[in-house]
Amino acid sequence: MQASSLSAASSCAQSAPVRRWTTEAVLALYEMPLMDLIFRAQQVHRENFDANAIQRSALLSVKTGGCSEDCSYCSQSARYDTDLARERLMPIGEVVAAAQAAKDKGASRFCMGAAWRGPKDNDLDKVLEMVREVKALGMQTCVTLGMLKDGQAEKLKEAGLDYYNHNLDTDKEFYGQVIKSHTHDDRLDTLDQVRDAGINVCSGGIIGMGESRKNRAALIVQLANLPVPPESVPINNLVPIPGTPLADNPRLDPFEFVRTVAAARITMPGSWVRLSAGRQEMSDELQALCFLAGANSMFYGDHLLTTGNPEVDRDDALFARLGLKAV
Ligand code: SAM
Ligand code: DTB
Ligand code: SF4
Repeated sequence: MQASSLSAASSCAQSAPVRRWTTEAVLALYEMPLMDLIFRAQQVHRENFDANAIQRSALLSVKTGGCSEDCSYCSQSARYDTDLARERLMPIGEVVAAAQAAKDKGASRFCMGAAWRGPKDNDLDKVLEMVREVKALGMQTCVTLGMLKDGQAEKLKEAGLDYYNHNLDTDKEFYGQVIKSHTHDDRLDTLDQVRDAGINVCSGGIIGMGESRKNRAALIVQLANLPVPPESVPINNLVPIPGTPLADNPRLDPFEFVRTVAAARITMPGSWVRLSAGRQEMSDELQALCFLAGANSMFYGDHLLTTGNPEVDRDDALFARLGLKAV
């Protein structure tokens, strides 16, 4: 997994060389003694970032539930009985008020999520207005709306969108076992459209869905080997949702989560690695280990989309205890 296991190729989008990772090389990272792995991740982190600065995004579900898609982990799929009330697209005034409140508490980016396979054009128009108004508050903007059709990414760019979140979620080989209504290639198509429109890419995955360590390593490789790696890489720990097929999945060893963060940091040195879903169940000590392994971004606010996140007061206390600063 040292430099010798990488081959350089030139990139069209950026003049810096593209690092081509193999699953074997990333598996070798996972198999390092944990202290050595964290030390290496921390070295890479310090070469590229301020190790005490954490980016904070607030999240809001602007369209909840009733999604046509069959994603076995998701509370919002209409295919499972998850006890979630289906809601219409939120009125713009409520969205802007939530963004202002998030800004006042110290979030730098506002991410709006919709439970869609992809946006219809008339829904997209309403989201464009949300992007414009949130941007006008002086916040960075992010949306996650599912798969995009031709021309939609360009409209989002024109409205001032900074980031589009669209996760690869899991290894291409494992994808069909958890997501049955669209493909890994569909996800890649949307990522291409976002990249081509000049919007920053936010793409990561979920771990703890029953995938193997090799699957986890392969997901990291698929993200790192994109023509340009995502600027933001959310690593989600599965939040088990009653009523979904993954509700009773065995919990993953938390150190495996830390190893995944470290692998993301080492393979994507210039990316913001986000400690994402699953933080509510993590101790402060485990979160500190994730920061040491190279995580430098988080969701900040009392809720994710349909599930909870640590309370702002608890996060503020954690930042104070660890001497972290928000960016
Ligand atoms: N419908 C859009 C899509 O699928 O891209 C946007 C919303 S979707 C809820 C956004 C992401 O949330 C998913 O790609 C997945 O990574 C994450 N997610 C959803 N349910 C989760 C769960 N139970 N645990 C962890 N992450 C989850
Ligand atoms: C991401 O990678 N994680 C966020 C955000 N992008 C959209 C979503 C997490 C959802 C967790 C389950 C829920 O709250 O419904
Ligand atoms: Fe729909 Fe996204 Fe949930 Fe899949 S992950 S069911 S596409 S909201």
